[in-house]
Formats: sequence, C-alpha cells, structure tokens
Amino acid sequence: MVHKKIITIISILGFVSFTTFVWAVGAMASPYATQVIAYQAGSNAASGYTDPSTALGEPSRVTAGWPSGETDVTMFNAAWNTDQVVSIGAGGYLILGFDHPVYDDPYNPYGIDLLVFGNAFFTDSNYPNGVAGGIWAEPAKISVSQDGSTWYDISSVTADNLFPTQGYTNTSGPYGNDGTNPSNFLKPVDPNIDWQGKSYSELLALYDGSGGGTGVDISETGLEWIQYVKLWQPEGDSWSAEIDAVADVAPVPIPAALWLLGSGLLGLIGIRRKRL
Ligand SMILES: [Ca+2]
Ligand SMILES: [Ca+2]
Ligand SMILES: [Ca+2]
Repeated sequence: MVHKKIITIISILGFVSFTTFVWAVGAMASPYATQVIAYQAGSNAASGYTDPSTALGEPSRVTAGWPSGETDVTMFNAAWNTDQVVSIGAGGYLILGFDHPVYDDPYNPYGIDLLVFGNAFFTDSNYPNGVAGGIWAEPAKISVSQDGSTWYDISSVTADNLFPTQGYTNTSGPYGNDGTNPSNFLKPVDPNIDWQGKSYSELLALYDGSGGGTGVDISETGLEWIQYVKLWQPEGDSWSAEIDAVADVAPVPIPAALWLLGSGLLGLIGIRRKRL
C-alpha cells in the first residue's frame, strides 16, 4: 500500500516535471503574434492606421497624451498612435500568425486561450474620475485556423471589445502616466465580472493584474489548437475596428497547480492515517 502510494507520488511528480519542461520550452516562443500573413484595409479603415505590423508583439502600455506628452494606456484611455494599432474597416481583414500552436489548454483561466487587444475603452460617466458608464467598442469578427486556409468562426465574442487594455496595475488615475508595474497581458479578465458603473479602482481590483483583452475560448470550434487568427469585418459596417495585438494565454502557474495537487495528496494521506 505504502509502495503504491510512493509510486503514485513519484509518477505524479514525474508528470509535473515533464509538464514544466513542455511549458518551459513553450515559454521560449513569443506569446504574441510574430507574423502578418495578410492585410486588406476595409473601405472605411481609419486614415493613417494601415500598418499591419503594429499588431505584432505585445499590446501598448503607453500612448500619446493630449495635446502632448505621454499617458499610460488604461481602460479609459486607449492606445491611438499610428504605430500602435491597425484599422480593419468594412470588408477588411487582418491575418496574424503565432510561432507555435495556441492550445485549448485546460489550465487556462476561465477556459480562455487567446486574447485580442484593440483600442476599446470604457466611457467615463464621471470624468475625469473614471466610472465605467459604457464601452466604446468597434466589433470585428474573429476566426481561427490551424493552417491559415481553413477558418473557424468564433461566435461568442468580437474583437476590439471587452475588456479594454490596462497597461499597468498601478497607474494612479484613469488618465495618469505614473504606472510602474506592468499588467499581465497573458492573463484574461474574469468574463463574468460586472463592470457597469464601477469606478477605476474597483475595476483595477476586478482586473486582478490582467491587462484586459477580448477572451476567446477556442474549444467552441472543436479544435485542440490554432496557430492563425483572422480579424475581419463584413461589408457595410459603419465603423472600423482597431487591433493592437493578440496573445496566447498563459496556463495557471505550476506552483499553484502543484500546491493544489500537494494539498490534495496530503489530505488523502491524512484521511488514510486517521483510519489506521
Ligand atoms: Ca479553452
Ligand atoms: Ca477601436
Ligand atoms: Ca500594437
């Protein structure tokens, strides 16, 4: 019995270290898009915002201030430099590639595997204090693919929508430029939070260190992984979506999983001992 237990524990530890190895190898790849496969600006794409390479790499943490200087990107203050976001527009599309497969990983928070960052923002119903009265969103459709040619549409969410980007976790106000702790762009916001009417500080707490983004669960397509993302708008849309970046969600860190596993095992052993 004891031997069995030890063997079980050793095999679990072996699995965990193998998984750590796999994740460590995965971590060497970029978690953001590395390739523009195709881009076609739509008929009403925003003038000057037509450089698709602006959607590569990580989302923007800082953007131009008004009328000058710089401000942090917050959920009330979106990125708007021409070298930060690319506009899609009616009939337009943008196809991005990752350098690795993005998995429907069971360890991903809320089942969310992929994040799409745009320049949506909460409208401020108590300017300049930051109270989310609504959201300025310009929806674009999201499709995903394993090979860049067969596409599966995502029906549950649209890009350039919830949740607006937050570049730092400690920017003091919604229009501040004093952030020093970068937010986590690989961590989704809990899709069930009620953001309506919440203050900036309440929203920061609800974001819980996340940098925002539209959360996509690729399991709705039936695919186990994807490597290409298409952001597109149908003909006739009167608005134009902007895309800042896409990200591969990081699974829940090993220490937490290990801790849960460990406490579960200790609990089982404890129960055994009590019986003896
Ligand atoms: Ca998933
Ligand atoms: Ca937009
Ligand atoms: Ca960008």
